[in-house]
Amino acid sequence: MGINQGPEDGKIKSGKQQKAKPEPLRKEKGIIQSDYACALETLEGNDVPENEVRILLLGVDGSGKSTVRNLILGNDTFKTDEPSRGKTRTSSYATCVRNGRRFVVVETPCLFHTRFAPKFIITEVNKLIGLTLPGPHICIFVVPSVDLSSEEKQAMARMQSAFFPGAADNSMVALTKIDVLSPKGMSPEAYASGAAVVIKKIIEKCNNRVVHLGLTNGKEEDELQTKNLVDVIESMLDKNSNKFYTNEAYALAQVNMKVHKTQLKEKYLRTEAGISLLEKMKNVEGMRSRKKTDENVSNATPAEETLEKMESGLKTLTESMTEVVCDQVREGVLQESITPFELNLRRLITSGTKSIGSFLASFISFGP
Ligand SMILES: Nc1nc2c(ncn2[C@@H]2O[C@H](COP(=O)(O)OP(=O)(O)OP(=O)(O)O)[C@@H](O)[C@H]2O)c(=O)[nH]1
Ligand SMILES: [Mg+2]
Repeated sequence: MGINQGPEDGKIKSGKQQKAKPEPLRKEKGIIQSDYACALETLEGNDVPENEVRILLLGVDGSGKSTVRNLILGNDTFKTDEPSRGKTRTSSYATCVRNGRRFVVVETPCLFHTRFAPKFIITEVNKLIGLTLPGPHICIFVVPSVDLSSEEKQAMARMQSAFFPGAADNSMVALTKIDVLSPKGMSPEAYASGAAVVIKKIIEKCNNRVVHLGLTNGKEEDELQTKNLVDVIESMLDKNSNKFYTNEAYALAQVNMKVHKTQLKEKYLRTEAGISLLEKMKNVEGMRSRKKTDENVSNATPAEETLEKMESGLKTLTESMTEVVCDQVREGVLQESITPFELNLRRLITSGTKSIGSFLASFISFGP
């Protein structure tokens, strides 16, 4: 015993602490370690890509959430051959680029159905917040134009009490399956005016912003539907000056996420794309300081033009880093390796010491 004691054995640990040698500065393509620290500091504010549009889909089982998601993404849309209900078991996200903007569409399961235990709801709330950080630009309440069961109505009521007030400007209703109304000789408007109180309340709280969707007679009509939906989304973005919905839960999650984001950025900066970002940063910085010291450089000099060009190139590289980091966070959130709340949510709710607790409690106790 004790013969083959290596460096892992207890003697070294319990003995006098060895002074850690400073790590030698590593060089990567002319970049030294301190450059990474400087870059991270500079990149600190770049937490979300400027052109990102986050859309949150909420609705009961089988209401048409995936269909709406596909419409936004421009995927093949109405496949009715296989009836689905409750297929979406956990939150997910998908992305597409539309008119130069990156749409991130987050689909959730019927979060507030009475069949789900609070533990499941907590996990899913954690996920939906993590996937839409720092807050969704648009919340779409997907409402099918069919009769809802009492449990579904209850779930809708819980959804609207958890997301209002505060989300009205960022919310809309997608009234789906309107094709089932025409055989009954009913218009979507007539359906809405005779709908359950909870649906009317949701429509009202979305400032009566409703888009009608249903099976169509062909591609042309399908495209028109998509266009209508995307137009409403874009006009909301314009009207809100691209402001997204946020609340205390999001704010707390955003703070907790900082450490993950910094780690992911650091990792990114060591990739090929990251190294070229660092090089660009150094070049731009060098050019800026040369310009500062050379008072004779007028605004119209070629140097000025080059700096402008370089700055725009740097912006593109930074945006793409931010995009990658945000998606890595989302992947982590989905796999539950990253949680937006470091504190145990349940403890936070029951402690009631912070106002955030009461917000989150609305997800669990379901509010009024
Ligand atoms: N008739 C008709 N059927 C539709 C329409 N939209 C969706 N469906 C069908 O309704 C079912 C549910 O649609 P989904 O888009 O999967 O709904 P979901 O809310 O994502 O459902 P889950 O994720 O399973 O809860 C599918 O069988 C669809 O084909 C529509 O406008 N009209
Ligand atoms: Mg679905």
